[in-house]
Amino acid sequence: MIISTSDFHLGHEMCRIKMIEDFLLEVAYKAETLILVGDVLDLWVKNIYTVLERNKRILELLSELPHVIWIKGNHDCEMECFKPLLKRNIKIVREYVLEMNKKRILFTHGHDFDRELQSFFWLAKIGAWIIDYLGKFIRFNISENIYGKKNYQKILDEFKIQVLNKHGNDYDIIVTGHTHVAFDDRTTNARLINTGDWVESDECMYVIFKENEEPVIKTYTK
Ligand SMILES: [Mn+2]
Repeated sequence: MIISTSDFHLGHEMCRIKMIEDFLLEVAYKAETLILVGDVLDLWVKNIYTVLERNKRILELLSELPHVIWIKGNHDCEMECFKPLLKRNIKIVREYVLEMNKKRILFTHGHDFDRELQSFFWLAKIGAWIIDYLGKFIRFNISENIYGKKNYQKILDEFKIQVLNKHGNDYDIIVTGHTHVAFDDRTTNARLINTGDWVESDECMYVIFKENEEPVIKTYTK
């Protein structure tokens, strides 16, 4: 069994640390491979030493799993210095391809398909610092509050089009992170899966891949 989720954002004030710890202990430990689809750390808002210090337990739990594929997200930037500290069970990659049940499955974080981020990079960075600061006091849905629900839906649709343009003909299933909004879109030529995040979403989700079964998306609740 393979389990995949994304966007822990360890280090962010709004990161659900306890939920992630429990998820790793209760669910992820059963997987032969755990695939983290990017933004495991949030190095936009905190430096690597603060992130490591605050999340020792989670990083320990990850190092105890049999096999972890860590796909680099845009918030995992500058984590190369942290690579030597990782146990050998953890592999850091840009993208990952899995063949299962005669299907080709691509795992990629997805920031390359985010046009807003490409156009307003510094604004996004400054915004992230402000949101992280506010996150000390309140938890809120970042994307919907910044863009409005309708506009964010347009951005999501555009994101999906970009993903399909690049990879739609080469893969049967494409798993991304980055949007912080979960979706399971089967209307297109490739099935698009996204499990949202462990920061701003009300529900934390993951996807299970098993031999001879369709992938299933699950919600983790306490
Ligand atoms: Mn993210």
